[in-house]
Amino acid sequence: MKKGIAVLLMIVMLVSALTGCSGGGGSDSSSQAASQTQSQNDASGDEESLGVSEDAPFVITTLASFFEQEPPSTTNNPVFDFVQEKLNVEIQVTWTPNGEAMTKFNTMMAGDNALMVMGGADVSSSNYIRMCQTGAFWDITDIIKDYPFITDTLMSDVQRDTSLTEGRRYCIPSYVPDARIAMVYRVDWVENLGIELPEVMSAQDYYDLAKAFTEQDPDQNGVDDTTGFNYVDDQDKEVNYGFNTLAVACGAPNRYGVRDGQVVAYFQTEEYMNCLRMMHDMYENGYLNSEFMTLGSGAKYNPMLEGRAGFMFTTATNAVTPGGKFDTLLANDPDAVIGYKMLSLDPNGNKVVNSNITGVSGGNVFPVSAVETEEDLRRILQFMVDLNQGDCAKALDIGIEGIHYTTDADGTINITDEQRELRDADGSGSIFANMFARRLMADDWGQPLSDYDKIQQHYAENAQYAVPDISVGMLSSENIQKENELASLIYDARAQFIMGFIDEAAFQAAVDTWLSSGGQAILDEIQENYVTE
Ligand SMILES: [Ca+2]
Repeated sequence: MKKGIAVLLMIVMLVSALTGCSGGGGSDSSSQAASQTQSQNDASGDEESLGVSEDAPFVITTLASFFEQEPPSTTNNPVFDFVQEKLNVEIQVTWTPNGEAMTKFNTMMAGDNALMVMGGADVSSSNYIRMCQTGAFWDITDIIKDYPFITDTLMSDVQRDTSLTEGRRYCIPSYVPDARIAMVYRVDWVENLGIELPEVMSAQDYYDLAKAFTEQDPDQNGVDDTTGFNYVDDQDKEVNYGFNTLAVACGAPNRYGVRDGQVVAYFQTEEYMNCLRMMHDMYENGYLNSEFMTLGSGAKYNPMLEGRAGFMFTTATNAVTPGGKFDTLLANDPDAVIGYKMLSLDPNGNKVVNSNITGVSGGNVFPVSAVETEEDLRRILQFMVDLNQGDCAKALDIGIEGIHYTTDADGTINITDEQRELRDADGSGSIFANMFARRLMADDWGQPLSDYDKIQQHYAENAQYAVPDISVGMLSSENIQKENELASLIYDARAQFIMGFIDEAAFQAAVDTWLSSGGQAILDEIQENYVTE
């Protein structure tokens, strides 16, 4: 707590110290900014124009990605306009679909077309590491210390460390919550069976639920046609959600952990074997779906969407209805109710949640070819701070008063359906979703919280219980490659064990092969880089 207060004081002091250059103070600078936008536009492209007055908007060029069919509009976008005027900046965006962001990033960097703030950095790629080593980006390790708000509020605990390259910071990682995997389940089935689910689920609780959902006709149609656990094993990707959640509930590490001071892979631990035995038991009894090996990413929700299965482990926000992943189920079965539980209880009585962070998922870097001076770099960093505080934070969270919401005399924020739709339609809600460093969730401005907002709050509350994969950020790209090559040794053995094709001795033999084929070198590298407090 003390540390939190100290940090807050530092932020307050920093903000007051920098108010002068942030341009965030009052309507004077705003109106000046508006009147000078034209002259700045005329001068843009003339890199020699050094005589720009302090009040001219500061131009920030950026590569940003979008998630929808089309990028958000930058014209007649009230939030985009508000932020630029308020902070006296002119933001020039180059858009890329989210799935192509890393490719676009590399193409633009290679083609000498860098922008001042580049999104889509893939910090674990050898290409990115080489760019860092050759000085393509600003090394902000020391400068960022003057902006604690960025490191404390705009980054997760896990990503703060894992986004470094060779111990130096070039990247401000996109905020991905440390904890977001939940058991998403049929609440109506639980009610049909009169089950009282604990708030925090032990491995045994998951097992008992899978059993009940299989054996007790939870859909009450008199037919034996349900499976409790919709397990998905698409070769170590979704496993990270389902198997690892159960493994962590059994007390195992999340992929890698420390036992007696030694870094181990989780499949070397007794807790992992307990989980594997439980999975085999569930398979034998039909408590988990037999087709788990062939449920590809497109089909993984089908057993639940078709009303055949009772729970699965997936991102908690998928449980939002309507709008999440289960709308088809509700269309087929209007009585279906979807809920979620995020926390598990391990054998030592600790609340845990499997963190599915396997690396840094994009982020902002600042190419030296586009950001010419430290002063400009600092203006960009200060802009990121200002964007996430005060009136700008409010605009990003709920839009513009009178357009997207109204405020009652008692401070209550009212948002009509039309206003909510307008905020989507005019791009105000999504314009800054993935452009610059952001807070994880909206602040409380007195607005009504959507179901999605409430789940985001749970992400933040439960981050303290996240069990991270300690190898994240600890492996060289060569060993990451090696790890991928060796992965099939373990996931084949795991699947075969679950299905009863091999015994424990054969599983141990696969582990030994993994160790001798390069796995031990992976453990050694994590051991070397893993710094304990
Ligand atoms: Ca049934």
